[in-house]
Amino acid sequence: MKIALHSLLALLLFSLTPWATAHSPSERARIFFVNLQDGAVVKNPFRVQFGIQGFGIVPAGTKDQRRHHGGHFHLLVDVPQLPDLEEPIPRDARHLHFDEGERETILTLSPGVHTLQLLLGDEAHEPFEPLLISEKIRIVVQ
Ligand SMILES: [Cu+2]
Repeated sequence: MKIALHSLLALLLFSLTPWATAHSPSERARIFFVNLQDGAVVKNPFRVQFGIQGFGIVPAGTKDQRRHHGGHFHLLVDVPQLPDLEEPIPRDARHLHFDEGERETILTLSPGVHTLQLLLGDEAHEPFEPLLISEKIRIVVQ
């Protein structure tokens, strides 16, 4: 009985520990927009480039060790309130996933003011802890 309990504990620790540590970006890691600043004025269609420092990019669904050192970008378009950060990031017209590890996209948005924000997610599309999220920028589409 005692051995069984030990095995169970070891299994529990084994399954929890790597998840809690190796998966976490450093506090210095950051993501950002490379070519757009807050207040930028753009014409359709326009390119949005994603930047990352201190952490890597790997495709969604990566199963090997690389998943501990990287994630993939999500672009939040006109999202006033962040989704539940304990859940996978929604996948819809306002929450765009870059599953292949893309570092840029081309957008076409209605004329007017829009907000853009980047959020890095892990192999299961869940945000990291600590959170890797960019500044939210406001752009004007002409
Ligand atoms: Cu995703």
